Amino acid sequence: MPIQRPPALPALAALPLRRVDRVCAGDEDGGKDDEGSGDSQIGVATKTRAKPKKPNQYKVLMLNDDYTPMEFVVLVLKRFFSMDLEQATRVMLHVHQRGVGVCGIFPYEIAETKVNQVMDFAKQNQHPLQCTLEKA
Ligand code: TYC
Repeated sequence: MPIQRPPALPALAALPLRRVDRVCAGDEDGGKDDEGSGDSQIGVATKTRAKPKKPNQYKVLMLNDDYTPMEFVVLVLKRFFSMDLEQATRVMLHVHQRGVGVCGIFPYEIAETKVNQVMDFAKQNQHPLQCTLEKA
């Protein structure tokens, strides 16, 4: 069996300038091309993207109110945003004094889950604490 070489790459200058999104995994089968297609290549870009992907990040915001106990807000920040006591106290006081504060920045689905978790937990404990999303 003659060794099958990957097809020659086009000259670099002929390629449009695009951000490479993903490359093939390395050759894991020691040179055998068991797919039979003869097109296994090493480290060659398979997908390109014309523009950089839009950031899909969302801020989770905590809103102040006059009734939710400070200790409860600190507990929420520790429980759902993995803050330590010092960080949670700082964020809680920021919200208390300024009216709104950022708990964290996450991809949409995670941010939405956090908002729901906080709102459910506040409701269960009969506090009017409000939490919302904003595109980062
Ligand atoms: N303002 C509340 C109080 O004085 C404390 C509080 C802080 C409430 C932050 C909500 O997001 C909040 N008990």
